[in-house]
Amino acid sequence: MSAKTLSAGWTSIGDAQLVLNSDQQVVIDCGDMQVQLTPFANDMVRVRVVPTSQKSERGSWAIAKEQWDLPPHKYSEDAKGITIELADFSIRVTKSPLRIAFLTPAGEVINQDDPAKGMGWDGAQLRVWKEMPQNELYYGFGEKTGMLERRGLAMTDWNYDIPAYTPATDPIYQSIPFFLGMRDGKFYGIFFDNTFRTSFDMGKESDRYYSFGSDGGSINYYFFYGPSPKKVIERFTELTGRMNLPPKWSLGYQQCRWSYYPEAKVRDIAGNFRSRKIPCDVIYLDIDYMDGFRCFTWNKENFPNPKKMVSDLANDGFKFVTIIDPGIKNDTTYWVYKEGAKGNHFVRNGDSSLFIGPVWPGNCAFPDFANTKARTWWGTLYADLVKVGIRGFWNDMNEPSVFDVPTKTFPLDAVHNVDGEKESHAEIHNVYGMQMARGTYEGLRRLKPDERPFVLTRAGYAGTQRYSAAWTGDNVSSWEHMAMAMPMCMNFGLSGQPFVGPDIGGFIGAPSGELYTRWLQYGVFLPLCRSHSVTGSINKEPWAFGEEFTKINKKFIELRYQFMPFLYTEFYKSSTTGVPIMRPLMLEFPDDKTTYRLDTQFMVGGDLLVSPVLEAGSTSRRMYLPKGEWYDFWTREKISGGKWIEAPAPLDRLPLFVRAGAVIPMQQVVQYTDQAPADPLTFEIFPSAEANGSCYEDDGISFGYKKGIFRATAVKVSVSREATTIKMIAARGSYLPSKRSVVFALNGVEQKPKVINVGSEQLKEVGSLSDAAQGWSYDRELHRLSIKLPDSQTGLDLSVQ
Ligand code: MIG
Repeated sequence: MSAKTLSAGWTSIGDAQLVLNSDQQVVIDCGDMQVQLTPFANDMVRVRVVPTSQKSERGSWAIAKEQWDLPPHKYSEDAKGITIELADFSIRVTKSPLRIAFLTPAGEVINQDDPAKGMGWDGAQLRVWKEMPQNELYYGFGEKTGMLERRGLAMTDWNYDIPAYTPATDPIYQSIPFFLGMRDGKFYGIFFDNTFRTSFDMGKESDRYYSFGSDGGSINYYFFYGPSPKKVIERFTELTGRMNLPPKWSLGYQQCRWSYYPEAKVRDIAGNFRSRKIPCDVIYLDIDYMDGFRCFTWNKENFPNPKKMVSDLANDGFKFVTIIDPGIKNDTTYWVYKEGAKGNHFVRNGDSSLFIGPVWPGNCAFPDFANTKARTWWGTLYADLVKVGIRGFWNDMNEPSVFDVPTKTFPLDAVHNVDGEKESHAEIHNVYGMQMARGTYEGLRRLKPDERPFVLTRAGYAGTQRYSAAWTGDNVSSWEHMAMAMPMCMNFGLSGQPFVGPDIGGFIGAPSGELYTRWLQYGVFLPLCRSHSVTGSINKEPWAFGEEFTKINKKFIELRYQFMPFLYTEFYKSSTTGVPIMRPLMLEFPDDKTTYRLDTQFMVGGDLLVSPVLEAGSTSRRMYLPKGEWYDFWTREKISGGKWIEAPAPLDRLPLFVRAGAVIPMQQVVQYTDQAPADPLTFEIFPSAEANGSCYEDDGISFGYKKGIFRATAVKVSVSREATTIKMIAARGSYLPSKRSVVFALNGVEQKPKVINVGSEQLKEVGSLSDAAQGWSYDRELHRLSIKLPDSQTGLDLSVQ
């Protein structure tokens, strides 16, 4: 019957024949297939369809949380169907033909199977068709080129090394089969946890339905109901895991190039940063630091004494990150190859011979990262680099990428040994990079148990944020790519991976000074702030484009460091909620339709709005200010939103706005994150009737914060006609920053105040705050009142009249 509505070769799921309800789940037999509905939480249910004959189930690579306190559900059945009620939504299953619908408690459809198509199979292929309402929009899908909103597009998930991708290229390096659906500001999410080649057709084939499916495995998806988008992301990342708080230095400015060598060149780059006083924390070593591209070796000619180089530059605040690829040179005299072969850690062909493929070092064998023993072995290989003082690791080429074959990867029938079970590369391909990053991360945890690892990966799958940050691969030095990096990173963030960024300035090609500056100008507000460039290209360091640009580039890198307390606080929050650091405006303003397709601006956290300049020769930027009151960061002028404005944007200005009601912690310029503690720690207050904000601090490197060794400082401000009160609440956590001052900078103060009290003590006006231990001063031009005091763990109470 319903099979007829699917195209040739496809078999539709049959009717429900037998239903079994238990505390854990509802199991519906449909002949050959069995549908299992498992509510994991009040707003999340798993839908899995397996052959009735299938006994065992594959574990999931994505899932971080296996044990859930399953919520109680109310079950009822009638002749037509089954209803499962949860606190937040209900599931209605129609028996003939079997169709699944998700409903609000009021009975409105949130999402439902396409009535004609439902779910079906064709050989190993499987697919789910969903009704597509006219006004529904789609976001997420991991790392995708093109626009933020994805309606009308078809996408494939198959990790793929594709340099100089374009807005039309699909797929690229990462696969995160998760998306958000939205109607009238109400959100749901679907995570299709299937590691085979998957595809999503979000209305390209028909404007009546959308669909997702795969070349293998089983139908296995999680449905999340919001209605708030943040709630969906929180639940999705509770399931698939959240970013671990990275070392603070990895939030600093990072300089990369293919490649900085020999040692003298590296020292020259480092020296340039320091002598020009352009802040920088990280220098990368790309493939040329190695001996013939053999991983875990050094080219002794170019780097005769890496330990000395690294420690000399460490004294100057630099941290090194080195690249490590998966390809291990097929060279029986090379220790890594020998160990790998001896331990049987490499991927094999279908006929069980060793799989060998060419990459940078020539013919290579490839570790089987899907195997626990191989992953553990892989982790030990980093010991020497860690001893040399290398602080972070960059896992590239892990789609996996192979030269000289049309598919650019392993044969689909290559064999992975998943701890005793043989699985084809077709099934493992999309998690290979993730498992490489995992091996790296877990290895570093064992090598340095007290230090947070920093890993950067190119390939990944859902959940990779547990192990690694990500960058968007080989982009191009063009205005188009500069603009596209925004939606790419935002969709990445919506898909659970918050620690992302593009190669600032563009990897391939030669940016003009203007393009580089405009890119860096907003790049300093991206979670990962790294400039990188292809081999043979022009120089792309911040000073490479002439004095006019150098000055501006320096100013904006300094601005990132001034915002460091705020950025670090946002990273901390993201590590606890999964909500991304870099956000599309619709995440903050889901009721404002103008934000739904807006991908030329973004928020950092909930309060900072960044509007990059995206065209050559611009001196202003037309941009949208959502409803509410805003402050221009530069002039401190208050502006009402809910409208488009033309923001001034000469070359040295990035349109930057702060939501009224925010308190943003900031600090002085330093040349690298751990050069000096924030002193003073400045709370920039942008009041409406109230203002609230917080600052999270810890030692920036250890796991002590998990035992309470952090300091969380909340500031609450309330404004009335008589007085403005500022409360710094007693600090939470046991971390004690060194002795320092705090400054409360109250913006939007129209007149010089008369009296400022701290507790019952009156504070004096001073000429210059920087020379005084305490006091206040008023800036008439910026309408900004600054109050300086010694810091206090127990809190402070101020009133301004
Ligand atoms: O085949 O290591 O995306 O960032 O500089 C190219 C050399 C290999 C690709 C990475 C790029 C890196 C480059 N790599």
